[in-house]
Amino acid sequence: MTTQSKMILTSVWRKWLVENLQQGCTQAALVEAMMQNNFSYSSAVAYIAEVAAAHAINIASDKPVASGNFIYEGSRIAQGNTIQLTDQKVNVSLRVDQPDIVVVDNFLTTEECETLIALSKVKLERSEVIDPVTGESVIIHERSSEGCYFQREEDEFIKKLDTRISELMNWPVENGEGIQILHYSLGGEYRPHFDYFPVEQTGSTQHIATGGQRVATLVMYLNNVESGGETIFPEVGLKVVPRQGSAVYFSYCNSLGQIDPATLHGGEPIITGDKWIATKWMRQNSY
Ligand code: PD2
Ligand code: ZN
Repeated sequence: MTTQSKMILTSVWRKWLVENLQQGCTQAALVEAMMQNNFSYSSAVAYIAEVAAAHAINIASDKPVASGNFIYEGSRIAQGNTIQLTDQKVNVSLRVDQPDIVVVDNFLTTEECETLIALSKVKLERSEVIDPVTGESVIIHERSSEGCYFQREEDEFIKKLDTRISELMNWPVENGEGIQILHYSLGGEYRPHFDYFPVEQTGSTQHIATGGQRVATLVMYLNNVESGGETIFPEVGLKVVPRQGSAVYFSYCNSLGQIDPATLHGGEPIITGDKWIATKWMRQNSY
């Protein structure tokens, strides 16, 4: 397991919290830093509250992160147990209302999965994440995978997939980032994180400037993983098992621009085999 929901608040961490709270660090910034060190979202929030109370410090919170503040507006995914898209009939296998998570089967055909893998193999590079302070892309050990991008609608094949994704997600093609492919080898993982750009992090500004905030994600599974590699939602206690052609959707930004921290999610380490996924992120505006 990569998420340690019972991380102990050591004296070093306690001292760090007192100092940062006294300096006026926001709750969101403290939670983010603690989660990068394997605290769960809920334990980080609880420890911050406990330390602040013990030292009579008011928590600076210009952007509240408590899940309770997020207003759920219903899923953008169509109702029903099957969804007929223009060129594909998909089966819904799981729905969670809060946070908004939907798992569908039969979203991509076997041939489409294999084509995406074959096209990606020739252009894979080690995956990067966005540095919270500078906004630059950096390589970190929390994300041990390799990947590549396809430009939106770069050819007829990708255009067909972009259109199908947009139909399922009920969000314009123009608001989508290019499909990203990730390949995880044995032991590869993606530790719990948010897909939205945390507004309190200076590095987010340059990303939000074009297209606005990310609103929803579709992770499509391109192969079967023998063991491990589940997509986990620690705040829900949910693990989605990768199955070739199926996909997990989740949304985290509502029409008010609020973001939902309950969509914290990660990719579990690969125990046997390897894992290929394609990810689509949708933005508030055209991108
Ligand atoms: O590989 C996954 O299951 C996974 C987990 C968390 C992918 C992503 N996030 C992502 O592409 O954002
Ligand atoms: Zn993610």
